[in-house]
Amino acid sequence: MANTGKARAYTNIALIKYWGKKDDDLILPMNSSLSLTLDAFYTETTVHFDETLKEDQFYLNQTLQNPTQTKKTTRFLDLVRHEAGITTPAIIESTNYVPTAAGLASSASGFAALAGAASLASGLELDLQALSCLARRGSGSATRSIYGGFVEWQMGSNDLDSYGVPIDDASSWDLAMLFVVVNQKEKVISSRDGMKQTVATSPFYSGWLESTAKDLITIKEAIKEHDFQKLGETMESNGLKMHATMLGATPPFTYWEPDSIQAMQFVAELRQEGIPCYFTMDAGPNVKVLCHKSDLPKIKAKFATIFQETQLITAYPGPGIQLSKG
Ligand code: 2P0
Repeated sequence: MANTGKARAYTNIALIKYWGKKDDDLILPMNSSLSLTLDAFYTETTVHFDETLKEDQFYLNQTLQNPTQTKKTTRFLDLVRHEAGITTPAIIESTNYVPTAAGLASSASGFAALAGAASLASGLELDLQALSCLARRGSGSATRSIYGGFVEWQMGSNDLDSYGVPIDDASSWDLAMLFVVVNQKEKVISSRDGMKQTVATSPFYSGWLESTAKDLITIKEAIKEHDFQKLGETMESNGLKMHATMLGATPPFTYWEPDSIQAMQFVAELRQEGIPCYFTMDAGPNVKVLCHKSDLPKIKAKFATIFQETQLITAYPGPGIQLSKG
């Protein structure tokens, strides 16, 4: 057994959203989704199995986490230990690399990196498809962070056939994403609880599932055709439909804040000025703007007239997971 494994995984932003599970334990989604892996935010994780330890020790950003904070990581490592036929505790050191203090740490890069480092350290020899399945057990969106560029998470129907599939590495596009950081605070409703509440109570949910299946087909065409307008329009409308399902939930909820709405309206204004750009939002108030790389300086300068420079973060398409044995 190698004992030590290291991994770096980048976060991803869904253009076609994952919102709802059909199996909470296996994290099987209700719909397939599609994302773009980005270079700006990533997690580096080292896992070292050590017989002399009594229990797992989890350091996040150089700080030892308490037992409650370590629980999710231990539960995930238990899956790996079970698979590898070991019971050894581990030291886990994980660092989130996020430009400025944007508070944009992501479970996607976190669990993808943990899956990669832990599987290497335990001696499991997983191919990328199996690694994607494993990452999924930590967090749904981590399924997609195994690969770079555009990635589809094919929903599948069981533990073995629900994984990410690379669609296009996005290197032949001049794409960029501008993050408009509206609020760095911890979200009030976790995405896990939010999607559960939506699936259980929103009358709009069936409409969401139906139209998302169509959006996925359309966006894959757009990627193939390098049709930026079609890509952006499909992404924007899919994101809005996801947020609409939450307004229909009981009790209703939203991740939008006044500044989120201002940013979204500003994107529409920029389009009217002839600058092609489109927005999407996730389970939080921040707004992500997809544009051509060549338009980014202009768009950023325009946003800087209404938001602070520190609220604006630039990202470009990023690579897949990087693994190394210790
Ligand atoms: C996505 N989100 O496709 C969607 C869009 C948020 C909104 O995946 O419960 O942290 O760990 O599977 O992956 C965020 O949810 O949820 C997410 P779990 P996850 O990116």
